[in-house]
Amino acid sequence: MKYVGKPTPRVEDDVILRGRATYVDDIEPPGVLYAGFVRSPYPHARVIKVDLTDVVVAKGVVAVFSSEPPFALGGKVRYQGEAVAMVLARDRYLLQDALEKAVVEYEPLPPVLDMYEAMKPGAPLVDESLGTNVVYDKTYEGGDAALRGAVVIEGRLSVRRVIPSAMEPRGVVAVYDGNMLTIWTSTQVPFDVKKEVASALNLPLSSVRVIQPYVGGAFGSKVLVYPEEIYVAAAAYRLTTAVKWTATRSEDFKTTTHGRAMDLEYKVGVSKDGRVETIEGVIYADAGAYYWGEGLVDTAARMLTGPYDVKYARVRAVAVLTNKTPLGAYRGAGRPEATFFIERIMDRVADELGLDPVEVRKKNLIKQLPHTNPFGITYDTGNYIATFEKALEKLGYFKLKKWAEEEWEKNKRMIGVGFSTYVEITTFGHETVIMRVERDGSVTVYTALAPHGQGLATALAQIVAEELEIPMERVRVVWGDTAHVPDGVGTMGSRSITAGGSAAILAVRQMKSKLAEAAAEVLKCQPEYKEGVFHCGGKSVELRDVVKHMYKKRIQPIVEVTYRAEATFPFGVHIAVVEIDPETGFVKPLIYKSYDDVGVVVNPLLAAGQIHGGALQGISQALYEEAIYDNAGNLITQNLALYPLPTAVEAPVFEVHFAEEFHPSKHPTGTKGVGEIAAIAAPPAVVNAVEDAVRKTSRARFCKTPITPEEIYNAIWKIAPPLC
Ligand code: MCN
Repeated sequence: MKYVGKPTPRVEDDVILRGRATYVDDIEPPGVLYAGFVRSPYPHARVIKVDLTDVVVAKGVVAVFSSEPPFALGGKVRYQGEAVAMVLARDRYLLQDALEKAVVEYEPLPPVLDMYEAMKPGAPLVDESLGTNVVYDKTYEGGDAALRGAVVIEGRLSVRRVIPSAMEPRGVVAVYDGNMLTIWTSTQVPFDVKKEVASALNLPLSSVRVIQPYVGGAFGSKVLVYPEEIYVAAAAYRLTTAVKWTATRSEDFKTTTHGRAMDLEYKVGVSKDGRVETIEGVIYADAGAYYWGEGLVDTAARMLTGPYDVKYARVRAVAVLTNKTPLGAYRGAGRPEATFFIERIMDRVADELGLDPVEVRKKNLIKQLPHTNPFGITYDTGNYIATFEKALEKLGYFKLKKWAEEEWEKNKRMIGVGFSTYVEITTFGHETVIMRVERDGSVTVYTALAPHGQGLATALAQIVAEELEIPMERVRVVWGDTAHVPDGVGTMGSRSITAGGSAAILAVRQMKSKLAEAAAEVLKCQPEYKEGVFHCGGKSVELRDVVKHMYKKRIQPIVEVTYRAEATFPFGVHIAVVEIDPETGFVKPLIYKSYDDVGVVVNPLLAAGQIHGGALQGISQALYEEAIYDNAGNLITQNLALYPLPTAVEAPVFEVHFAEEFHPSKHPTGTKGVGEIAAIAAPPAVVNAVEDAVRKTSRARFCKTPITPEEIYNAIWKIAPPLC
């Protein structure tokens, strides 16, 4: 392999690092109008009247839009920050002044902010038309119900609400020139935006073009089509002009979907030697004001048994509306919750039965793959036991444990070592690639994927260069424009390299046979292909000459391939080492190590980058981040001064390994997704490490993320050690 498997730096880096990348906010069409939104300060209120009289006449204002008459008829706002009117102005600063002139009369209603309160009879209803706040309730059951463990352990676990916090807030620019509606948006799903806008404005799909420029991160939070994308497009269309909106940080924190916010109530049946035979439970998701995060709670439920051979499981998946920002996908989207739950359960089982957590894992890990879990999900390839054992050895788990013990005995340093193991479900849906060989033999690859930091243009170019045996510099990947490719899903669910890369491999193969036919005509014999040259009968012809021949014959050197990708299942082990300051309860992450079987690794440098970023997000979920609302429904953590995102200072030393004896997926790439694994594996590893450190003085068990310094302090000093 010349390119695949090599740690190639990103082709995107030079553009990004030198500030030449175009983001939505860099786009300034001539005469653009700036859009701003009048947003509700209340989490729950009836909108009595939206008075924009003073706004209309304010300096610089060109147009106003509001939802009256529906609001006048009793419309409601359901979370703080929900839009009630849109204002367009010629200048950003005048826009802010004008927005302040809006007079909205609200009748505040009691908000419901806690999902358990929301489920009680008589609770305020977020959406009266539903007659309940329980917006989703489904039970999954499977396996052999006759099996019961000798020991029953019950408990409750919680993964609190977090804010995805992409560096670039959401933004959208729309231009309608009387013929074509063109939209630039910070999204993961350009094709969905195109479909939704076309349908909302009753336009033919062919009249709407969506361009995804460079996107400064998304982490799942830009996977939906948001109201602002429709509003801005609609305004541009109505006025035949250019309109632009960029969220402020606080606006973004309040209106971009939040993540996690799930609890599990569980009961497990375990044999005396630590085999988890049965799992029963209910997962509750705090869905926020609108049920946008469909499928999240189902994924958490259906992956709850993790990489373990649990014989029977019954899980109820419940989503509850509250007056908070809607819940949506955040890196892992259901799998981090499932993994946190099952890993904490495994540690609890070990703790209750006085067993080694490593032994409990070995006893319960699935022994043979493929394996169908109780809910019918079939894990494809892997050897969990072998990979688990190899991982502990390679990562030096037992050595780290010993070192932590010595540091405590010699120096009274409170160092904890924790691990987690996981199986993840990645990849789904179809993806299309259009490939063209240019007249000089270089290649342009158009993909419907929508990368936003992963380095896909590099990884795809590696795959195409490898398969077509040409230098990587001669492959250009073009993404993020609905005008280039008919349809596609976008970038999410760690699917891009597997779905898009496989489409690209198949496209190269088709292209090769097309080229070979033309080369046979030129050479007058059946040629062999090697490194950009066709050979036979002692003669040869280069790619570019074959292409020239094709053009002469009016044959297009273009292929289009749509590949439908089934799910693949990475497996791995992650280790976290932390140090606690007993005086403050503050945790310093020291080391983070990972060992993952993700099938073929296309670019170890980029894949490691994915682990670094995901792990830091997972560490942060475990130790720092929580979206906090006050009792009145105000988002307290509404900017980066109040919401503690981790920085390089909090980052531990990373050591990333990919399994040498990996198990390829069944896709042409042989890959499994990498993008989310560390965000999935890190929280239980970190909580396990904190618990390990605290155990030097007290028997505490932590059951939620984040664990605060106060909780840790109270545990260490036996003031209130949590035992869940
Ligand atoms: N890769 C590899 N070998 C594999 C798999 C992946 O070398 N076997 C590398 C490739 O370079 C590829 C990258 O890892 O470009 C990620 O590939 P993949 O796992 O297919 O994930 P996606 O490209 O579909 O990215 C989505 C994933 C998700 S779901 C979230 S959330 C997330 C993430 O990627 N959000 C991110 N990583 C992010 N990284 C950045 N910088 N910003 C975000 O918002």
